[in-house]
Amino acid sequence: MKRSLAITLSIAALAFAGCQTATTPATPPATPPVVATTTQQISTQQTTASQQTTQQDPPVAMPAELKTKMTITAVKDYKPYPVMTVGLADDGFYPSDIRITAGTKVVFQNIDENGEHWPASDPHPIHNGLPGLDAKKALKYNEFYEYIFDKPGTYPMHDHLNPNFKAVVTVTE
Ligand SMILES: [Cu+2]
Repeated sequence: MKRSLAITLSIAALAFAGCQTATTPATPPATPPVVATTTQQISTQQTTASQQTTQQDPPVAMPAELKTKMTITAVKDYKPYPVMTVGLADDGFYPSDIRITAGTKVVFQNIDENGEHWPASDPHPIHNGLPGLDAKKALKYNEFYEYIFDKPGTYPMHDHLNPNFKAVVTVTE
């Protein structure tokens, strides 16, 4: 769970970075001065190193350059995922026949003012049909639980507090 949370967070960070790049094309001027500063630091360090005639690694500059290249590659490869919202009401899931493509994030939101709901994978009560698909707690009104369905397949699920409330998520390529 911790790992998937970390992945989700990094995806969100990339999405944010992607949005910045897309919406504010005028900002790149902020980057070159930083690069220039880094280059100056490198040449300063190299000069110092050669004057000292000792073998020293440039420990500060190298990771920074690598980091920049990795970030650019990740942003270029990033594809935004579609999002679908599913309501948890006092009589079940809306919709209960959920059809999505792989990579879609589904937001399960409690739309029931008078009750709590808990979306989870079948089978009840162990929830291991699709490991990870489990809110792990009761959701109050307006609270939500998100899950990204990565792999094609058919995933039956239910409301853990009302196991007769059922839904099926069908994920295609
Ligand atoms: Cu259950």
